Amino acid sequence: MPAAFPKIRTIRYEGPDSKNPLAFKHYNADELVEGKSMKEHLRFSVVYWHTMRGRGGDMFDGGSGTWLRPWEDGTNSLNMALKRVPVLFEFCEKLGAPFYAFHDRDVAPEGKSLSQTNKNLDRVVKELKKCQRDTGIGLLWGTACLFVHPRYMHGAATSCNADVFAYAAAQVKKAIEVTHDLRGAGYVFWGGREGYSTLLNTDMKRELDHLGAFLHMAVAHKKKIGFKGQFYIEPKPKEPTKHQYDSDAAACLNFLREYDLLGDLKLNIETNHATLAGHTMQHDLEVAGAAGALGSIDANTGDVMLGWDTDQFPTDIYLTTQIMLTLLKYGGLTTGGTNFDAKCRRESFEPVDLFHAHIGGMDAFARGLKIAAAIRKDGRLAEFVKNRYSSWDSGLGQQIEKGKVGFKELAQYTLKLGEIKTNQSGRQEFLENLINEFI
Ligand code: XUL
Ligand code: CO
Repeated sequence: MPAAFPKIRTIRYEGPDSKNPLAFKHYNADELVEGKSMKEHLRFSVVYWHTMRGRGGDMFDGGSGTWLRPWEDGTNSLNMALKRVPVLFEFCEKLGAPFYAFHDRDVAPEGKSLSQTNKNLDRVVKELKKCQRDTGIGLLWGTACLFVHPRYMHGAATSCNADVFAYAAAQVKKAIEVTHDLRGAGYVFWGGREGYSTLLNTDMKRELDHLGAFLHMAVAHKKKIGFKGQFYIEPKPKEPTKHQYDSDAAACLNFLREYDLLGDLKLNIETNHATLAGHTMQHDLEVAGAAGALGSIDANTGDVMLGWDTDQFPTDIYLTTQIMLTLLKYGGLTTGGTNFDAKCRRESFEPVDLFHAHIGGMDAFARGLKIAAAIRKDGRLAEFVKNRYSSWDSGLGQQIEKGKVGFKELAQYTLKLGEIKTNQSGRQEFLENLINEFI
């Protein structure tokens, strides 16, 4: 099989002074940061859906695809699916990305029946397995596409039609099994149509109960087959539906808690989904981290001028610094990774653009990691926050935190104290300047 990217050699680290667009300026895989290599910290992953299956259609009506992909033969055949596998691995190898991620239908086409579809998937999985073995590249997570086929128009686990629920269950069962077979580090649930377009036709309580039951069945199956990978749920508030039940990190956590699933799923947080929900990425990461549920990240960015999910490659150092500060604070990525759920612009249609995009994202994260580590080493930011809360470390604050006092004692204390004299400045501007010292 001829190389898909014959003119591109393995991307190397050349340092910040390099002017080579096909070299890393900051991502140096083996360089240690806080005692761990960048490769281990960042666990980069390439997505099959955008990178291998995207066509460069536009946001308006899908448009005609613009992307040149010389290895494609224009079909969605099994034969083409098999030819595409080594292209993905050549790309990951040249880039130095240790992981990839896929939906079942990205890698293999649907057949005329579910059993034919499963056979197609098995055939491609065999090829994926062989390439994983040959290259050492691993599967970060697998997932099932429960949103493109018309059968899922009303949702999958939350469909009004019980037969659709059953079909989705059969599909997810198989997707978990192949993820297990490929030694995937995780499995993601993204509720692509688990929501509603109008409440007029929706029994929300019943749909949520069904989604809870579906995830319990998935957890049971995971245990049955001995899959040890981490399950994640990926928040997104809207698009394709008007409202999705997994709308943001807090909503996901509340859902998991209500349906007793908190011990079984962590969160996979995506930047552009957090911003669609009206939050920053760092906010959603903090919400997940505080609940002990920060699992993995889908790395991308939106466009401040546009209100939809543009899935652009992240290049903003301020953003990656914030992400890395929170990830490091909660102990870093373990089973999860930095998964580039991002796509080139429609006008960036050449294969080399895929390299520019991923190199830029990896460098932006490497810089974010180094800057966050420097801020942590410097210690002034953490010390400021610690001091800001110092009234809780002893005396009355400590007693409140320990649950030793109630309203009666607090009222007595306050009547004796009189007015409070000790409020301190929040120093937002000082802290913003401090961060900029490192960028
Ligand atoms: C869609 C999205 C998905 C999930 C996997 O916005 O992010 O691709 O990451 O289903
Ligand atoms: Co995503």
